[in-house]
Amino acid sequence: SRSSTSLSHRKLVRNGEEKKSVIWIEGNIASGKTTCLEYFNKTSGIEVLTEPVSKWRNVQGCNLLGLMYQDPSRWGLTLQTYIQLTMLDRHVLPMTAPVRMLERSIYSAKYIFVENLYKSGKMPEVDFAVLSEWFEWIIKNIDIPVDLIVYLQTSPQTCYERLKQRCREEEKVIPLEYLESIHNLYEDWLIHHKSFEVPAPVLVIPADHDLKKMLHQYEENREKILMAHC
Ligand code: DGT
Repeated sequence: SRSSTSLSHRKLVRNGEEKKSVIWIEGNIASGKTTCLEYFNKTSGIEVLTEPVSKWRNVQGCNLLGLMYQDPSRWGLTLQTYIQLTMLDRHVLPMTAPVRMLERSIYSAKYIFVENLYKSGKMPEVDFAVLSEWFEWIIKNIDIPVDLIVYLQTSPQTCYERLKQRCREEEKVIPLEYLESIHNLYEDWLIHHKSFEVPAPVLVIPADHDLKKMLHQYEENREKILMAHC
C-alpha cells in the first residue's frame, strides 16, 4: 500500500544531502493524535516520537499526571516543569530519519496547558512566572526545529466522548469545561493567531470524523505533510 512506501522521491538540497523536516501533531486531549502518528509510523523514513506520558505517570514511582488532575494547584508547577524537561529532551534528540513527527511540543505544553492552569486560577502567579522565564530562556537559546504544525481540529464534545470511552484512570475527573478551555486556547493560538507566536505554518485537519474518514484524510494530505520543508 502507499502507506508503506519509502520517501525515495524526497527533494535533495544543494550539497546532495536530504533536507530533514520536523512536523508537530497538535490537538486537544483525545483528538486522535495517536491514530495519526500510527498511520504515518507505517512509512519508512519517518520517525515518530510520542508524548512522554509514561514518564509523567512514573517519576520515581510517583504518578505526577494523576496528582496534577487530583490537585492542580499543588502539583501544576511540578508536572509542567517535568513536562518542559521531557519535551525539550525530545526536541533535541538527533534525528535518525529524514522526517520526524512529534506528538505535541514544548510550545503547546506552555501556550496551552500552563496557560490554562494559570488562567483558571489553579497556578499561582509566581509559579507561572518561573515557568515562563524557563520557557523563554529555552526557546531563545536552544534550537527547536519545526517545519509544519498539523492541527487536528475537533469539537470539545467529540473529545469528551472519546475520553469517556477510553477510560484512562487519571482522566476520569476531566469535565467537558476543561476540554473547552484547551480547545479555545488551541484555536486562539493556531487558528486566530490571537495569543502567541506560531513557529511554523499550520495545516488544519478536521478531526471529528470516524476512523475510516480520518485515515482517508491522512492519505489525502500525505504528500503535503511529508514535503513540509519544500
Ligand atoms: P490522542 O491520541 O489525541 O487521544 O492523545 P492522548 O490523549 O493520548 O494524549 P494527550 O496528549 O492528549 O494527553 C495525554 C495526557 O496528558 C492527557 O491527560 C493530557 C495530559 N497532558 C499532556 N500534555 C500536558 C501538559 O503540558 N500539561 C498538562 N497539565 N497535561 C498535559
